[in-house]
Amino acid sequence: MNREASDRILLVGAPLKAIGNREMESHLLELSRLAVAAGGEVIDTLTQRITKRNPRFLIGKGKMEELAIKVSNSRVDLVIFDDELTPLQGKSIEDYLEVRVMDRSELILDIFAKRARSREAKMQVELAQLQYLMPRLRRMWTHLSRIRGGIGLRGPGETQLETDRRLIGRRIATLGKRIETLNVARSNRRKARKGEFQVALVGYTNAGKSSLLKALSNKDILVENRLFSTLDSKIRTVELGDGFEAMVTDTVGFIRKLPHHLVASFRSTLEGIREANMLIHVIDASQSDWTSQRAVVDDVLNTLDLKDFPQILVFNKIDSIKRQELIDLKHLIREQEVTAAVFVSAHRESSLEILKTAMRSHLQGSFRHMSLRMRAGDGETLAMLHESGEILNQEYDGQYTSLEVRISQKLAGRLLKSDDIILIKEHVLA
Ligand SMILES: Nc1nc2c(ncn2[C@@H]2O[C@H](COP(=O)(O)OP(=O)(O)OP(=O)(O)O)[C@@H](O)[C@H]2O)c(=O)[nH]1
Ligand SMILES: [Mg+2]
Repeated sequence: MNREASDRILLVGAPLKAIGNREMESHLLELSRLAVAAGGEVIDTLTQRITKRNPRFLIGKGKMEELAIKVSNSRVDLVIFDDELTPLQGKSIEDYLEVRVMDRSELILDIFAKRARSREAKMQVELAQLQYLMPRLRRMWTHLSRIRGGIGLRGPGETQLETDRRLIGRRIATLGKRIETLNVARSNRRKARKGEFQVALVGYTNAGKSSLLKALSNKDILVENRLFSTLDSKIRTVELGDGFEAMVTDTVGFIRKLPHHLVASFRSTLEGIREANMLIHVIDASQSDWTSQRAVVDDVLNTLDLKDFPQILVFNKIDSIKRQELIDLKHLIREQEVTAAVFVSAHRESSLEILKTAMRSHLQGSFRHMSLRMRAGDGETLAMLHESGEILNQEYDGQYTSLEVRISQKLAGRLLKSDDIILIKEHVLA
C-alpha cells in the first residue's frame, strides 16, 4: 500500500464474544502499536461488543453512523478494524465512510512488506499480499480511483477486473515456484549443518528474542521497541562454556490473529524451526497478558506440528517487574509447568548464565560421543555419519573401520539397531 507516514488513523474493535474490558483494551493497544509500526498516527478509537457479525458493516448500523461522524470530525483518513473483514464488508464500509478501510490482516501484511529485506522474505510477503488481494480487487480499485482523484466511486469495468485477476493469478503461480526453488537450496544448506547443536528462538513479537541473541552472542543484531522488527532469520554462534557451542536462529515474531496467508507463505521458513534440536520460547514476563501471548505462540507451533518439540521457556524482561511479582511468577511456574523454565533479562548479562546452562544440559542430552566399529567399505553408513554427525577420528584395519563420532541421539539409536555396527565405547560428552 502506498500510505504516507502521517496517516490519521481511527481504530475499531468489535469483539464478538463477551470478553473482559482488560482484554479488549489490550487488543486495541496492540492494534495501535501495529498502526504505529506501519507509520501511522492513531487519532481515535471506537469499540462495540457485538453478538452477531453484521454481514454488511460488521458493527451495527447505528454504530456505523457514529463512526462516520468521528471520521469526518477528526479528519481521519484511514480506518482499521481489529477483526477480519470479508471482502463485501470491506467494500461496503469503505463506500459508506468514503475513506480507506483495512483490517488487522492487511495492516500486518503491510508492515511485513515494509520490513522484508531478503529476496525470499520479499517474495513470501508479496505472495501473501496477492492472495489476500485477490477476492478484494474491486475495493482496491476504489482506493486507486480515490488516490488518483477519480470521479465518484466508479471502479474499473468487469473486463479490467478479469484481466487483473488473471495477471495476479499468474504472478501467484510464479512466486510459488520461485519460493519452492529457494526452499530446496535452503534445505541443502541446512543438511550441511546437521552435526551442530541448533536452537531456534521463537516467541511473541517484541518479547526480546533478538535482544537475547545479541546478548548471548555478543554480536550486533537489530533490536527495536516496535512490533515485527525481525523478519529474516539470523543465525549466530553462542558459546555455552566448557567448549560447547550452539547455532542459534532468531525468527520472526508471532502475533494474535497472524493472517493465515502469511503463515502459509512463511511456512517453509517456519518449518526450518523443525531442523533445530530444540526451541527456546521467549516470553515477555512484563506483559500482564503473557499467558495469552504464550498461547498464541503455542497455537502457531501447533499448526507447524512442533508442539511436542523439546523446549525451554525463557521468561524475559524480569528487570522490569516487581520483586514480589517475580517471586509469585516463579512459584506459579514451578507448580504448574512441566517444561524447563528460566527467568532472565536480556539486559543483565549475569542472568543469562542460567539459560546457557539449561541449553548445555539439553545439548548433552541430545548428542552422544561414541566409538564405533563397522565393516570397512560400508560407504552408506559413512556417508550418513559425514552428513549428519561429526567424525572425530577414523582408522582402518583391513576388515573394519573404527570411528570416534559425535552424533545426535536419534542417529545413534538408528545406527546401533543394525547388527553390523558395534558400540566399542560411550564417552562422556565434552
Ligand atoms: N526491560 C527490558 N527490555 C527488554 C529486554 N529484552 C528486550 N527488551 C526490549 O524489548 C524490545 C523488543 O526487543 P527485541 O529483541 O527487538 O524483540 P523481538 O522479540 O526480537 O521482537 P520482533 O523481532 O519484533 O519479533 C526492545 O525495546 C528491547 O530493548 C529485557 O530483558 N528487559
Ligand atoms: Mg527481533
